[in-house]
Amino acid sequence: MTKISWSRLLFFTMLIFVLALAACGNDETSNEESPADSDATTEEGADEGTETEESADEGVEESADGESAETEPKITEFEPAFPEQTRAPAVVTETELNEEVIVEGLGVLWGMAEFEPNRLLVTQRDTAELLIVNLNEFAVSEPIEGTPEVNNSGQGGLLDVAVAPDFDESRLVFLTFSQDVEGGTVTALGKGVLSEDEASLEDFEVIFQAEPAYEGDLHYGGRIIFDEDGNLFLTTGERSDDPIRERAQDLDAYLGKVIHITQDGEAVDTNPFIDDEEALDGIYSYGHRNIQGIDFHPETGDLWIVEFGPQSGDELNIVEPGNNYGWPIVSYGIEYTGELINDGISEHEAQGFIEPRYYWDPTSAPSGSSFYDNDAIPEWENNLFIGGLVSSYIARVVIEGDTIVGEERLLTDKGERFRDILVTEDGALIASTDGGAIYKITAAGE
Ligand SMILES: [Ca+2]
Repeated sequence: MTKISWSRLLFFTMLIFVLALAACGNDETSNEESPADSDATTEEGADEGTETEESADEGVEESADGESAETEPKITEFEPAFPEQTRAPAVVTETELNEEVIVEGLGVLWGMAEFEPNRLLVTQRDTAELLIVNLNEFAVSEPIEGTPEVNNSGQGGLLDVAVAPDFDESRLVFLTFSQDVEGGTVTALGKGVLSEDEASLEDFEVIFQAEPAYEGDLHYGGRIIFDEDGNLFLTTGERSDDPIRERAQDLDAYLGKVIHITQDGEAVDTNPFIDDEEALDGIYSYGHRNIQGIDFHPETGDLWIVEFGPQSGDELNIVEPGNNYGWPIVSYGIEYTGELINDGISEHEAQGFIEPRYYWDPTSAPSGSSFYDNDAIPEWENNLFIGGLVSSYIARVVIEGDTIVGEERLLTDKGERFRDILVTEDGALIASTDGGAIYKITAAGE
C-alpha cells in the first residue's frame, strides 16, 4: 500500500509540475505578442505552434459545414468590406501527398529559385550565403563566392534570389539584400554572373537602392520577380517605425512600394508616374506595409502580392499600376500594442484606396508565396501557396477570378516558420523554413 501511495504521489507531483510548466509557456507566448517594439517580436519571435496546430485540425474536421480554415477568434472588431474578404471556407486536398525533407539545419532560408531542373539557388539570410540545393540528391553546395556585403541585423541580410529569363545564355543571377549606406540601410538589388563551375558570382554590381536610407533593421520587403518582358518587379517595406512608415504614402520615397525596373535598374518607361515630376519613376504601386510575397496568377496574369500586416490585417492584393493600397492610413489590423491605427479606419475603398482581395484576422504572418502553375496535382492548379511564419503553416488559397473561395493549412504539425515557397517545373511544392529546412511535397506514388 505504502509503495503504491508513494508512486501515486510522485505521479501527481510530476503532473502538477508539467501543467505548471505548460501554463508558464502559454503566458510567455501571449506576453510576447504585445510589447511596443514588436514587429521583431511578433514576426521573428517565438511561435504559437501548439494552438495553431489544434485549430487547423479542427478546421479540417469542420470543413464539411462550410466553416472557415481559421477557428481562432478575431483579434479586431473590423468587418470585411465584402463577405469573401476574410475567413474563406476550409477546403481539403484530396490527393494523397508525400512529404520529404531535402536538407535541414541551414539557418533562415529566405529565397529560392530553380535555375536548372530540380536544382535551386537558395539564400541564407543571416550568413549571407548563396547555396545550391539539389532536390534529387538531397545535397547542398559550399557557399558561392562573390556575393555582396549585407547588413544582417534584425530582418536584414541576404534576401531574395531570381535568375534572368535568359539564364541559360547569360547566367545572370539577381539578389536582393539589406545594404549599409550613408544614413542607414536600404533594400538593394544587384546582379552577377554565375561562373560555369558554379563556385562564384562574378562582376556583382548593385543596380538599384530603395532610398531613402533609414537607421533601422525591420521591413525590407525584398521579393523580386521577372515579368514577361524581362523587367523586374521589386517589393519593399516601409521600415516599420512610426513615423518613417508614413513614407509608404509618399511618391518621392521607395519605401512601402512595388517597383518596376529593367535589368539595369532603370524605371520601365510605361510606369504610372513617369510623367509626374514630383514622383519617383520606378514606382508601380504604393501604400504597402511589408511585401514578402509576389507572383503572377498563371491564368489571369494578375500580379498578386502578400503583405505582412501589423497585428492581424495581413493582406492579399492584386497590384495594378498607380494604385494606392492605403497603409498606414487604413488597415484591417491594429498596432502590436493593441492600439488602433489612425483611429481604426479599416475600409479602404471608402477612403479612396484599393481594398485587399483578402485579409487574415488573427495574423497568418505571411511570407513568400507562389502560384501552383502545374498539372502534377490537378486540384491545386492556379491555387496560391503562402508560407506562414508565426502561424507555422503553409496557406493554400483557392481563387476564382479575383475572389478567394477557399483556404487550407498545410504542414501544421511541423512547428516550422515557413519563409519561402516555390513550385518546380516538375510540379513539386517546395517550402524553405527559418529552421533551415527545405520541404518537398508531391503527390504520393510519384
Ligand atoms: Ca491595405
